[in-house]
Amino acid sequence: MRLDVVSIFPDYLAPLDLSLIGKARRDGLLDLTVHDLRDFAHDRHRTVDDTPYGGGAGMVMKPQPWSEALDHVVAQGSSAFPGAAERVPTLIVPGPGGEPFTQQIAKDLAEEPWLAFACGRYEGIDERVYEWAGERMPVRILSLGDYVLNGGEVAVLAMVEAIARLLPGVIGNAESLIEESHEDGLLEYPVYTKPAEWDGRAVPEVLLGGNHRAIAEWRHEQRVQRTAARRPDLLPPVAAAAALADLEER
Ligand code: 6GU
Repeated sequence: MRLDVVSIFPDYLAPLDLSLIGKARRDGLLDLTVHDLRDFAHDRHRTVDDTPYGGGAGMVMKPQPWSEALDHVVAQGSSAFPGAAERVPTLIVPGPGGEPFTQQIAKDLAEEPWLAFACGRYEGIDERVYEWAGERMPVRILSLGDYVLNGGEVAVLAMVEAIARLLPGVIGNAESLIEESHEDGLLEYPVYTKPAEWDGRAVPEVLLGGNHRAIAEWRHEQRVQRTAARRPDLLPPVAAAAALADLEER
């Protein structure tokens, strides 16, 4: 998979050299390039922002550096896909005003050969950039959740990690991808390791015996209760109410 990230803070993306993502890059599974938006601003101060028309707080990212940066990403990337000069990436613009980024979206994006991420800062990017980009490539505006970050960079770290770990070969143990929160709509069950007693706290008895059927049932029950307690929105209303009543009974 090819990934391009455009940001005014390329150093913010340095963690993409580390751990499993860094290894995937060195192994050739991920071809990731970070671009400095200021390289596409041509005045002496390499200006990328200006005051908003209509007034209001803060600054807005100018359209021209963005169009040049994205033209560069497309031109440079197209040559990496031999025989497909007309290829374009799917452009992802992280922002608190976007569609919620979910495991299903991560899976869909993991199927794509080429993604580009545009990291906004300040009060956002001039709206005409979205129109301009939308005439050239698919554009998705995605949010991590209902809170505000200073810019898209941290969101890109999260999204790239969520997407890249789904690519074949990035995670050694592919089974660990199956038993995971958000894979089947329930949160994960609690886990324990040795010692069997620590700080006066015992590991649940059922896990110490070899009754695999009983263990599976216990884990499922734990998942339902956890989901009801922490994320009732993930359960059908009747199931959530029943699991919570069950919890209160104990
Ligand atoms: Cl994707 N970007 C920014 N700037 N803030 C956010 C976000 C994204 N998701 C939640 N807050």
